Amino acid sequence: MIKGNQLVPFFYTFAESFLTLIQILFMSKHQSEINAFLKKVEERNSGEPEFLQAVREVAESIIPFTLENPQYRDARILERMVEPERVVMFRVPWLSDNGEFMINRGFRVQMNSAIGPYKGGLRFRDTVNLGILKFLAFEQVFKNSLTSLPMGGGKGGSDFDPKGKSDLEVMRFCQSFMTELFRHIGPDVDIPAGDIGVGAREVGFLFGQYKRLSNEFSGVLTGKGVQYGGSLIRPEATGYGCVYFVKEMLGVRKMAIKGKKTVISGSGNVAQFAAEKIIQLGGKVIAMSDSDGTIYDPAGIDDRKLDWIMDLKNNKRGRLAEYVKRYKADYLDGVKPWEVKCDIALPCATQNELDAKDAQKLVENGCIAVAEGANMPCTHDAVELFHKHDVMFAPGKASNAGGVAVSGLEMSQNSLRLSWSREEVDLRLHDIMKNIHATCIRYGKENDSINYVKGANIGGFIKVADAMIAQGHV
Ligand code: NDP
Ligand code: 2IT
Repeated sequence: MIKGNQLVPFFYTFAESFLTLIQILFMSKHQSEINAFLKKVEERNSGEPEFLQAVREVAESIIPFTLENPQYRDARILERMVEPERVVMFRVPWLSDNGEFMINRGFRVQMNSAIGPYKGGLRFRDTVNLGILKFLAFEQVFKNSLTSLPMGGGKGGSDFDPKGKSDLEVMRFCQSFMTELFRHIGPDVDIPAGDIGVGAREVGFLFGQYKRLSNEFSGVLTGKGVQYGGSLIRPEATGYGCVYFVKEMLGVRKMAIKGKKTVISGSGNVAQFAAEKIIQLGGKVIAMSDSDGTIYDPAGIDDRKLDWIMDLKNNKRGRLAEYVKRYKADYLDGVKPWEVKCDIALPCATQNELDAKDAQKLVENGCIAVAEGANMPCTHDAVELFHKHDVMFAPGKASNAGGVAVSGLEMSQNSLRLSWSREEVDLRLHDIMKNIHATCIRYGKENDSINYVKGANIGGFIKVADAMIAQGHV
């Protein structure tokens, strides 16, 4: 005969199996809904792998959330968010120094204006196409929302590559590009900024042409020179912000940047200032790269060496390989920095530059944290590996939001017609990054770990989704 207390284990076994069954049913409902959604998006956007990758990564967090919050599902918010509000595509004719007729293609993707005017950078690189700009514009919507500033999302650019062009060629290109773009943007409509291949020089030429065509001096672009409306700390903001985010992430595990070996991909705007902040906080930057290869400097890239890199990249527009002629270091030709043993890895160059193989290497080498300074530099499989091995991982829409956040502060300063001090802007940037980190924890906490991907996606989604519902089916 079975006694009452002997029934207890049976009851628990039964309850556990029942719960597992419910979980499986719920999971499969999630998965089938995600698959059906992605299938439709794929059909409508074939040939745009980066866009589909970005949508998939968001859908995996947002669809389960909308199943629990049906107001978003009923209003078909995610279906609306994957359709840009408007896309402009145009011809950019310009003349080379030797009088050749050159033709490039220009784009602006105006993705979502639910919480503010379209805001996002311009990318000039030969590989630019509509799919890449749609992925960047889609990410921007969530990122801008996370900053808590009133900015919608957009992105633009051209398949023009400033590398190897003279200053005058770049100026003629920028003037031609803006001659068409100017009718689609404005300080309350759409406010572009920099991205790959678009820095202070390009923003200056673009601003000059906009001012000439519109006959007004306005805050239509951000990342401007400080002499004509730019914000202090804007050049530093993305890199600094990324490191502030890492500081918060490590803080959760009672760790600090001090003494940590860091490898950074890229040696452009984001990489340079990420390196500067790591050095300031006592970390050691041992590798940086450009699209040709990696420099490995075991003694550490200090302030003096970093100044040299900044001059090489920003003024001389040279190649990083030249570093080893000047300083004792190894040059790894055609190799990415992920081979180098480190504690912290900051991918700050471009999308999909860190794949599963690279992630495996980082895991084997004992890396503890990866934060994306670039947009979507880690592939889906790489991110899964980081999660599986408990490597802290920050997605770009959270960790690189400092750049656009200070762009938002530049817009505020332009509207107020005054300029804040370095300290004031840096303090605000620091606060914004802390708040984004807190948002990620709020929506991404899972048992005893934090899923920053989920946290950033849901945290960015809610504000935009609520605004879209409030504004009706537009
Ligand atoms: P820059 O043009 O200043 O620098 C880009 C760097 O990345 C360069 O070192 C470049 O090398 C390298 N790079 C570019 N493309 C590739 C590639 N296909 N393979 C390997 N290396 C490559 O750009 P930013 O620093 O402004 O932007 C870097 C990343 O950060 C981008 O993903 C951008 O979207 C993102 N980002 C930028 C923000 C900003 O405020 N600027 C804000 C948020 C995100 P090379 O010199 O050989 O071309
Ligand atoms: O990807 C990005 O967030 C940027 N390139 C910065 C955009 C901006 O408007 O400052």
